[in-house]
Amino acid sequence: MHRKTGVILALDVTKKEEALLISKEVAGFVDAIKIGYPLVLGTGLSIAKDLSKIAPVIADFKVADIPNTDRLICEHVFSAGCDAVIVQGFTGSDSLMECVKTANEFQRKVFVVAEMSHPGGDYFFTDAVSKEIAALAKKAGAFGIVAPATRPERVKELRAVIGKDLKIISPGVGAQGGSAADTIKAGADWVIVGRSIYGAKDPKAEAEKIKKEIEKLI
Ligand code: 3DU
Repeated sequence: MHRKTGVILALDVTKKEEALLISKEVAGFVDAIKIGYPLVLGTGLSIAKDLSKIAPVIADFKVADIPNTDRLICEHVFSAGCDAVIVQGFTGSDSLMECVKTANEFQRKVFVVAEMSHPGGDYFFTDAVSKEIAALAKKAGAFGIVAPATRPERVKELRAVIGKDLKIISPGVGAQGGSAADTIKAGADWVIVGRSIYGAKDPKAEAEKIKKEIEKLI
C-alpha cells in the first residue's frame, strides 16, 4: 500500500455491481479500498479478489477474539486477497500478536483501532486506553493504527505515542464531520472516506476533490 493520494475509499455499499462500478470510477483518486461487513455480508468475501485487481483492499472486520479464532479469521481474509486487516487492540497482546504473526506469514498488514470516530467513540476509548492500545500496536509490530478524523487533536496525540514508524488511517471525514486537511495536518497518513464518495452523485469528482484538498500536505 503506497501513499499517492492519501485517500482510502470506505466501500459500504452492499451490491457487487455497484461496488465494482464505483471502485473503477474512483481508482485513480484513492490508494486503497476498505471493505467491511456491509459489503462482505451482501456479496460474499470473494468480492475482495475482484476489488484487489483495482486497488489494495483493507478488510475492516475489527477482529476481536481469542488468538486461535483471530488467526482463523485473518487467514481467510488474507487468502481472499486482502492486503490488510483492521483488528481491535482491547483484546490484549496475545490476540493482537497472533493477528500480526498471521499477517507476517502472508506478508500482509494489520491496523489496530486505537479510538473510534463516532460521538460515543471516546466513551470506552478514553485518552489512557487509546494511548495504551496505540503503544501495544507498536510493540506488537502492527503496520498502523486507526484514529478518529472527527478529533484531529487525538490523531496528533496518538501520533506522538507511535512515532513515525507506524501509519495512521483516519475515518470520519465528510459524513461524520471531519476535515481531510485537518486530519492529515494532525499526522494521519490516509483519510478514510465512505458516504461522501460512494453516496455522491459523482463519486469520481468527490474523490478527486478530497485528493486535491490534501495533495499539498502529503
Ligand atoms: O462515515 P463514512 O461513510 O465516511 O465511513 C467511515 C467508514 O469507516 C465506515 O466504513 C466505518 O465503519 C469505518 N470506521 C469508522 O467510521 C470509525 C471508526 O472508528 C472505525 C471505522
